[in-house]
Amino acid sequence: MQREPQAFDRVLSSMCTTPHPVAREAAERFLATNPGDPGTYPTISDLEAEAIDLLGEVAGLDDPAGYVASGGTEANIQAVRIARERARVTTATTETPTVVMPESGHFSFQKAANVLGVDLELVPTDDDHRVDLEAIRACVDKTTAMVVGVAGTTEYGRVDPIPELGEIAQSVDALLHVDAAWGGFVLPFTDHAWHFDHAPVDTMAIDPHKMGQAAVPAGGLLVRDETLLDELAVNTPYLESTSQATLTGTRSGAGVASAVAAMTELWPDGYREQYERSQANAEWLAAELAALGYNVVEPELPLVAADIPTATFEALREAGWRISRTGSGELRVVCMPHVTRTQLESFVAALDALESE
Ligand code: 0PR
Repeated sequence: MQREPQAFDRVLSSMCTTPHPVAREAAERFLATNPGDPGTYPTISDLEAEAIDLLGEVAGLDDPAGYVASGGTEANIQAVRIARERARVTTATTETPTVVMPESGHFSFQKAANVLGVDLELVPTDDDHRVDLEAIRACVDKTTAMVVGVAGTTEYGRVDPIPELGEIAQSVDALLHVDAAWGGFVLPFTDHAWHFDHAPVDTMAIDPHKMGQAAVPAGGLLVRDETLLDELAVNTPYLESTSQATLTGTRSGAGVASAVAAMTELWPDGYREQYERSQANAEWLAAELAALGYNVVEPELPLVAADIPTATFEALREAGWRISRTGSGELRVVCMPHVTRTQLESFVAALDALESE
């Protein structure tokens, strides 16, 4: 029997979503192409250059460089790798390079630190889940290769003060990396200062396969200056192209083509409308949960966290709702494009019914 994928009608925990129809169609057409070999697959290689130009527009970068990665994890690992390589040359110290990051940073940086042999220093966040700048200042020194700011945190959808983090990074000659893997396609429609034009950002993760409505796998690594990619390049003797900066070798042309299709179709108006719909849903859900008497973390971006009893959480999972919890145990609902008001209404009704049992 043919197996079917998870239906999206009860998925409230994912940062992935149903791809836009044009993204799905483009992914299918380019399934058998490999942007890792531009000499053989020139069309997908051209499309990747287009993807980077479009990502640059979204992220306020005039002359962008970068590539379409497998996701935020790869983009973050590669950003740390750039910083480590650069620190080898620029810092006079032989001590292990460090990456300074808020504790709200994604666990992919743990992988990066492990693979790359750098020390990850976690800095506390404040009462509103944003990084504590004083703690960052106290943490950086001459061994700091990179400071990380998160623009749309995985657990609470918070945006760190990116311009201030940039100043601190510059004060110790470290790179500033912004993880906008999830937030990058909603932040352009908010007042947050998060991108290359707002702050001295060196590198950024921004994923078309999350809020960008592209098919998986389509992550984005953007760098302010093309020379930063040189830190990653290895020679590729038997390919027609001479070097490769990506972490993976063979890559999915499907992800690249779908990212271009989605961004061409949706940037900026389609993404703005989606942001407005998702944000309105998040605010509606937050108000409903507050009315039911739960403590709610205000949704600054389309992501709601609320303290609900563990037994209720588990009963909702039993009933088929795909929901997740923050590190401190709060319910977490991500208002992705596939999440509709009707779906949230039945979720709240299910929660209410359980609580009044
Ligand atoms: N940076 C941030 C801020 C993220 O939220 C994530 C993923 C990443 C980086 C890593 O991105 P990739 O997973 O593309 O490598 N955050 C989600 C999480 O860990 C990922 C996720 C996606 C989880 C879909 C579940 C799911 O169904 O929770």
